[in-house]
Amino acid sequence: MTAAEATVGALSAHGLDTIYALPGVHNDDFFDALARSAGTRKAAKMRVVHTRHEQGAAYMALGAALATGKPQAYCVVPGPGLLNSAAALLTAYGMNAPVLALFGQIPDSSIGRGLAYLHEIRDQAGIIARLVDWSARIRTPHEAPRLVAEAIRSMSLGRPGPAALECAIDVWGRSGPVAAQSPLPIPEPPIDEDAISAAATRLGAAKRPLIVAGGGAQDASAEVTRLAHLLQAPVVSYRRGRGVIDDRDPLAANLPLGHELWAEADVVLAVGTHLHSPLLYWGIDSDLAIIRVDADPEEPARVAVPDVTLIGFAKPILERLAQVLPAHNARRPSRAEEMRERHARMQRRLAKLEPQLSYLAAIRSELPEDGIFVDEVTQVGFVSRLAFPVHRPRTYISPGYQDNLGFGFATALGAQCARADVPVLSISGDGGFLFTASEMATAVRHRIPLVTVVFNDGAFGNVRRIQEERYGHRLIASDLANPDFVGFAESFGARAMRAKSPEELRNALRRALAHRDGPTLIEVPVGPMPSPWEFILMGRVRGDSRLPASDKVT
Ligand SMILES: Cc1ncc(C[n+]2csc(CCOP(=O)(O)OP(=O)(O)O)c2C)c(N)n1
Ligand SMILES: [Mg+2]
Repeated sequence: MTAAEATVGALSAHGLDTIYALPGVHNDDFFDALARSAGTRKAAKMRVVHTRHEQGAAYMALGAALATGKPQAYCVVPGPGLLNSAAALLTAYGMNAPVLALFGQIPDSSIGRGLAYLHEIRDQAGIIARLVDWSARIRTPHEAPRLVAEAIRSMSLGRPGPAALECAIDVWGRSGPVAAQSPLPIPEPPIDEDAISAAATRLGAAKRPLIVAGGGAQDASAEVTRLAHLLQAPVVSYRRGRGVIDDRDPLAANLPLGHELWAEADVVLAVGTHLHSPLLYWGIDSDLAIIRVDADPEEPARVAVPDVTLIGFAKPILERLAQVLPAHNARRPSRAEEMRERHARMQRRLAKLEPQLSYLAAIRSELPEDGIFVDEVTQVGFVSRLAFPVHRPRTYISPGYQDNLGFGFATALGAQCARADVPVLSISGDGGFLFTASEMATAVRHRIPLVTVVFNDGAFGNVRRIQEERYGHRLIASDLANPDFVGFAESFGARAMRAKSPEELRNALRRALAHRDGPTLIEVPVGPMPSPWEFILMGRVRGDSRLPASDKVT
């Protein structure tokens, strides 16, 4: 078997059925192995979704990983191919997403010698090692299955996240004996019973408990919800934690409500979150006990040493906590009414964020509950993080702390590829959409039924508003010359519509979501929109902020 065949077989043995990819001579033997995998017994047929730019391939793998919670892979050429995919790989790292990057390499014996080979880059392995926590080079066919298994296991060990494998142009096609390799077991860290009982004691006695849910809580939705009800504790989520608790639950709280509740809390249970804004901006003091549940042992003590730390997967830890808690828990009257009042007050404060709210209401009314919404770094996106009702885990995909413009469209294509059973809807601004707009060709070629809504204000609107408000209206580098988006999409063979109001968007979405045979773009022409930042960048409400607060740049 060749190294390429062994790698394809190993990916397949780990349940991967799709590779997002852009070919090139370094990986020709690997692509040929993919072509030949069709119809053989050794490996199930691997679907290859080829893109028009390497960032598209990597973002698609990211979207597929986030939508499913399962490992996904992409394959690109070395040097420029690797660097073209790097922003997406960085985002996968920031989002702890299980993305496996497969990179080609120059001839094995020449690596590191600077001989000016096609796509050669200095210290490719070193660059990769800075981008992901686990990486290796495949040097022989027989080690390929083991390395694939180790790469995939590494995605769930400690801090979860992406991994990478390189293989030289002359190694992919090399033949040798290969032994089958089954997936390596993923050890579950033992649950620290002392910490569970310390957490249960503190939470049980808490007068104003609060839960903060991040991306690491996505697979523990039932457990977080159960604990929230036992404790009558509101659950704050923003971006990556959205959907962990159903927004119809009165205990669900958005970021500005979280800010309000943080000021009053006496015990906080933080699950799979950096607690970035609370610790760095909102402040902590000795009246607040912090309990952290995190897969990454390095994470909890970075800013402030928690009172109780539980390391491991959120689901089993919270399951155990929910078993132990009742013996320690105070009698708790329902906070539903209080929370409903808080929500009503918050809704009145947020009401000025129009037309963003009305466009989001139109989307929510047409996108079914299990449909997946993919956020972007755009005006409607910022408001969606605060006010788009999310009902199920993994149905709201947001870029996390990288907040990188242009991630949305290609990430959404990957989510739709991996979850063909549910509709996926992507929103973008005119700025962000053109980062990966060429992937409309990929959407048409692979008949991906993604619905994309592009809010066109002819500007990097967020930047323009900051220039208007803080820099005396000196506008620079924020106006945009745009294509006719409807004509642009149609020229690829996609369906396209224009909607000029929330009502028109609703009608357009109804038609678009009924069409499952390929992509649809809906352009929404808009004007300047009011700033959401007062609801996102919020200052100190208690104690000392451990680090000097600085304005977040977005
Ligand atoms: C990779 C990256 N580059 C630059 C930025 C800075 N940035 C944030 S918002 C924005 C403008 C977004 O424009 P558009 O997509 O049209 O959305 P709008 O604000 O107009 O709704 C820019 C340039 C960023 N967040 N990420
Ligand atoms: Mg714009």
